[in-house]
Amino acid sequence: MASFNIVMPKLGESIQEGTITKWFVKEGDTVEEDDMLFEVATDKVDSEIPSPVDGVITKILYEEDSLVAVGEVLAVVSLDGEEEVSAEAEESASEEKSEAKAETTSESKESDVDESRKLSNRFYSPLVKTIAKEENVSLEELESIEGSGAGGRVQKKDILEYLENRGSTQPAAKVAPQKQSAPSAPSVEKKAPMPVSVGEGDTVVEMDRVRKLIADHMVMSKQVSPHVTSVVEADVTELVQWRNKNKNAFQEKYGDKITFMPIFTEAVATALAEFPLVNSSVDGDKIVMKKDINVGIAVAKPDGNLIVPVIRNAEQKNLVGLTKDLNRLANAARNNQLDPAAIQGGTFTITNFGSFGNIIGTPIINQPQVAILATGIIEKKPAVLETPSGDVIAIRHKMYLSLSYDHRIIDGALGGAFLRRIADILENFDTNRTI
Ligand code: CO6
Repeated sequence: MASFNIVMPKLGESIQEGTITKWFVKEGDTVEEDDMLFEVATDKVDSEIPSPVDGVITKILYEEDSLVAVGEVLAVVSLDGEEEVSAEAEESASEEKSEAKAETTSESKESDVDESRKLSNRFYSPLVKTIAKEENVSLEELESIEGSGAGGRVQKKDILEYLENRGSTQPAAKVAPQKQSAPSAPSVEKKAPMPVSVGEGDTVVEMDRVRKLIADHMVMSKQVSPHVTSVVEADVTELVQWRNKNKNAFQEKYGDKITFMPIFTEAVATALAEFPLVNSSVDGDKIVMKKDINVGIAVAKPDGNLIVPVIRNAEQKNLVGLTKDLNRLANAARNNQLDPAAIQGGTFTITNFGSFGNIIGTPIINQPQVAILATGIIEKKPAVLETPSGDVIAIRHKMYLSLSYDHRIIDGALGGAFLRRIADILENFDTNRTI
């Protein structure tokens, strides 16, 4: 019987493992090429993985929530269409093998939990162990948690439930400042959360994994770098008129719609080239000035989460290239189809809350970058214009630009000059530009 092994894909250069968060198929199912097989989550991004072949799923070797190394076989597809579902005994054997493998994969990361596990006969999945480690749950505590899984096994939901209750009754443990990036940060003690009372009629919603990552990242960024925010107003009448005049022709010629974002990105990339300190990261007592100008764009996803794909070498691209990159990345982000590499390596971020009508904001820096620009809505406003024949009031298109920056290395003068430069570039947009 010809068979095909489905392996854990490599979802990015630096990614060595992934957690299977959902299987869309079960043993015995017939699949066609491109049918979704499973969802995998890394600390960067979630992806749905399609079947590369037609066939019948004969074996699934890892259950949901398993952390699996890149290249490990996850499932077997019979290419002859022969259904060969494993017998129960074989199944449990393979399950044990899977667990053993999964444990090996996460061994180095979780050595202290593994160490303590020697004292216990109970099995804990790699995911449960990772959560326990991150939340400083001791073995004694783990042992005390009632498991709802087969044979009383502690599942993810059991430990999360336990932590939710524990959070309101126990003082918070000291934790490491952050799991990733900001290597230079001084250690910061996580503050005990305020106890939350849940009243009758209140609804408790568990954050999904991505939301938890975002939440941690936001707290970490605020702890690591003291942010300040400066705001300027820009008169973008010329560029609005240029876009209105050219957007249909642009779409016809290049097959892509041009919004204001590529123009903002172009202005940012030009200004970053002139202000290299804003395109840097802090590493202890050192400042790493980045050679590449890689502009991250905050994209709102339909599920309410936010992701920041990166337009690489933005200063080397014209408006057509920037438009194509933006649309491709935004669409992929909205459809959960971003390659994990697409969200790595950003050196500066733009968040366009003008899309939903906001005017000014104080965005949080996307670590380990040192600045982030928020673009407000472009609106028509009455403005005083100085003309050779005196001042006049005219209707102009105006917007606010807000820049949050890391005050450890960027002073108000530099941050303000950089921000004003972006506004000047936008205000002086060349309306004779051809597409
Ligand atoms: N002014 C006026 N009109 C705008 C603006 C602004 N700032 N931004 C977008 N638009 C228009 C845009 O030109 C489109 O109009 P038409 O071309 O005439 O059809 C329309 O609004 C829709 O634009 P769309 O959002 O689809 O595309 P755009 O390229 O402008 O933006 C995106 C792409 C991926 C940035 C955007 O879709 C998105 O996801 N934005 C939300 C980003 C976000 O949630 N950021 C976090 C905000 S929270 O930062 C934050 C400080 C704290 C509060």
